[in-house]
Amino acid sequence: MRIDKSKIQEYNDALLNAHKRKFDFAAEHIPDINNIINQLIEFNVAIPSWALGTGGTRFGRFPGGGEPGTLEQKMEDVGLLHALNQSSGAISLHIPWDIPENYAEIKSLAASFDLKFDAVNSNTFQDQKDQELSYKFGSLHHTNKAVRKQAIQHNIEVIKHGIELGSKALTVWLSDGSCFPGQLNFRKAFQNTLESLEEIYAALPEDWKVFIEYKCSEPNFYSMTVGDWGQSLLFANKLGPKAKTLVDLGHHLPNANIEQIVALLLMEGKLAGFHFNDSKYGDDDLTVGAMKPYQLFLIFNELVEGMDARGMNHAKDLGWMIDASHNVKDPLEDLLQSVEAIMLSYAHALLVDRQKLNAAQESNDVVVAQEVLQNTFRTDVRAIVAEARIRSGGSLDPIGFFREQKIRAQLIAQRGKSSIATGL
Ligand code: PSV
Ligand code: MN
Repeated sequence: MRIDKSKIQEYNDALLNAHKRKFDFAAEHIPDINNIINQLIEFNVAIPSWALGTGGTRFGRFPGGGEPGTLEQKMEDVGLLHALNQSSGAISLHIPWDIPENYAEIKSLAASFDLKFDAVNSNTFQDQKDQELSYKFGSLHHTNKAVRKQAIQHNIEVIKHGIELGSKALTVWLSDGSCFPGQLNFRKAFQNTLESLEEIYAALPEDWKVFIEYKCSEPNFYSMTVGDWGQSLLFANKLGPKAKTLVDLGHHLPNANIEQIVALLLMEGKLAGFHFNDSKYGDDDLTVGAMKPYQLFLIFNELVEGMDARGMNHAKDLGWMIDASHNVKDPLEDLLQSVEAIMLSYAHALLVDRQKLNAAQESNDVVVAQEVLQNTFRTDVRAIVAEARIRSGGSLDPIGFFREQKIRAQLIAQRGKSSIATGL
């Protein structure tokens, strides 16, 4: 389904006066407010094609109906999100969950929703029907060269799909690891992985990158072959300038200082980008900002500081994506909440008084340094983010609009109650 722009306008009109009062108050003491709003308008977060259906756990799955059953319908859903928030203008495909069959048609459908194709993702963590060799004991690190070859070939296939769609990066996440001590020779596993990645790297087009995503545990619970940012960075450094480290917020050991990791990766020119989510216990894949919004702000604070120090373009020079699952919420509403949380953190980071913070850091004034950050974090920037949204044609209140228009009910009417989205 497509959203009628005049409906958004109508909905906004009714809320405009109240919004204007809030915005004027929020913007009053921000001299370069238009500049900040333009940066917010530029900033987009990609939506993964596997996050549009209901998630689940190994204990069960409770779909809410109207799930997109095809790639076309998934793109329709991302188009819907983008129409509402004007900040979700890209989709990231996971192969083989979403194999584009007719590139020209898929591309023109994407263009009709104003969507781009973000990084493409390979999948060597599951065995597919008719697959010759199993990934039970890993893929790129496997002891058997034939399994490694098969996994390399798959990654090269994924690059080929991405080239056709106009993607510029391949994200490799490996479930490779071991469940028990003694199962694996760590050094050999690393070297096999490196050799495999070298072959994939060699297949990258000139203007492409490969993002190496790390994860501390799951599905392997004793060791992961790309288990942390150190291991990912080792691979990325050995591979060359097109290889970078991808940070998925849920892939760290508890209490890891992710903002420091981000600052150092940026300093080294090795940060690929993000998979955003939130968590309390592990890789819980919860709504971004649901648990630790202050941490998210601290991460964005390092991002803005570090990207500015390197003269990088906030919107374009890193990969921004959500990677979350929605077990009990409507996936589209949950994604709207996640994008909003990201935009709020980005807005906060743009508002940090850098001069004051630098001066406080240089003079070891710990109290003022904390004041600068916390005062910014405690400032209500919701009206500023909403203003950016309406200036670019989005809805003042995306979730309110989604509910008022009964969009889920319309999707159920079109697709049925039991349509199933591919993915985990
Ligand atoms: C693995 O947990 C991961 O974060 C990777 O990005 C995968 O591609 C994705 O989740 C699969 O759901
Ligand atoms: Mn991820």
